[in-house]
Amino acid sequence: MSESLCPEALRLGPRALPGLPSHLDRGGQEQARVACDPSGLGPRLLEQLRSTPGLRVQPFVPPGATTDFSPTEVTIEAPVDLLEELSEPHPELSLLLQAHRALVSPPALPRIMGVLNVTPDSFSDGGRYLEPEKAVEHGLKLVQEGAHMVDVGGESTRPGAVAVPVEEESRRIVPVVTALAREGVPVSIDTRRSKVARAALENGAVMINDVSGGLFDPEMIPLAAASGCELVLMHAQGDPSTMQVAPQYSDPVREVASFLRQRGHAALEAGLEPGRLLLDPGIGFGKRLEHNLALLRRLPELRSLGSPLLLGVSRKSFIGHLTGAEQQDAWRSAERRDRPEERLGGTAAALAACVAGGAEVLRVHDVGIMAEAIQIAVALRG
Ligand code: HH2
Repeated sequence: MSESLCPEALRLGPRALPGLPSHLDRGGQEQARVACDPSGLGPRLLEQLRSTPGLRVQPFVPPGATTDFSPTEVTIEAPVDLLEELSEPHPELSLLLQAHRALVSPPALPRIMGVLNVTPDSFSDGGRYLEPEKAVEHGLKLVQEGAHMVDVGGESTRPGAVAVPVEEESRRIVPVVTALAREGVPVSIDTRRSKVARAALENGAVMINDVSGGLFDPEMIPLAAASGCELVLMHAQGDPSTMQVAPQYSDPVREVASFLRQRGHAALEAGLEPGRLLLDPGIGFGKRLEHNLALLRRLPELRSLGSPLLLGVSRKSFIGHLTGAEQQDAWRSAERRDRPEERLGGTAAALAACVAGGAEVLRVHDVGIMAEAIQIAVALRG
């Protein structure tokens, strides 16, 4: 069991917070700053920490919180050496250290996941690749343009989307997965259903991308664990048909982190190898603009989960909200305003934020141009 997803970590919910650029204090000591649920430490240890010289315990208030926010978490700030020393008698504290180490460890070079929707109704490319030949041609083009893998989906999960029968979803994806896998393309299957995932794996897919975090179909996680494929578990509040009606969070980053930790724990318990797990905060899935922005701004906190982060910002409506519908610039003609495929500049900027925040897989529609944006963001990250 990976330590960051163990049962004690579920209770404590540690999220390391980015601090000084080098995480060194003025005396040159490495500092850790970690938000966590104090009930995971217990009152006696908390009291002891409060009176330990060199260690600070404060209420955790998320950036941008309103004045009526009442903190239930604490931030623990201490030199790493001191936390190491204290971890010997109090192993719970090693989870804080582990969250810190995950935050400061350099992320891998991002992999690009090209989007291929074999659906009539996906929000930005619906109906374009319904014929298998067209879909395969586009999948190969995505790879030529720089995609490391292609994510094939046979059911739209856009807000308000209606579920597709499982047979229809399988019928759409199987010929496309088969042909792409035969060409040597690493294929991911974007589905919430184990039957569809199984059909895809049998025909050469190597990754399952489940936007329900494995909750929609209880067979999904066991299937992934048994097959040895990579598994993406994503956070969504509600399901696609209703998720954008009235999403509510007290702190979206804390809640998304806690969900992903629980789902990741379930996957490891089922036997999935830790190295095959990816986690995704689910931009746009049951989230308002402010929730999406908080997740992107505070992405490093999610790195504490210890698994690579996958982000899907491409062409999403939060970009349109910021640049499109409300934007009345004269140069933007009425029909250019807020069309998903016009959200290129916004997508590139959001991808740069994902890379800076440590994302390791980026799910994009416009692979060629976004590969360039990602290269620049990677170079700037250093
Ligand atoms: N977003 C979409 C679909 N699948 N998977 C992950 N892991 N993360 C995401 O953010 C994500 C996803 C929605 O985009 P798209 O596939 O283009 O649209 P639709 O669901 O309408 O087919």
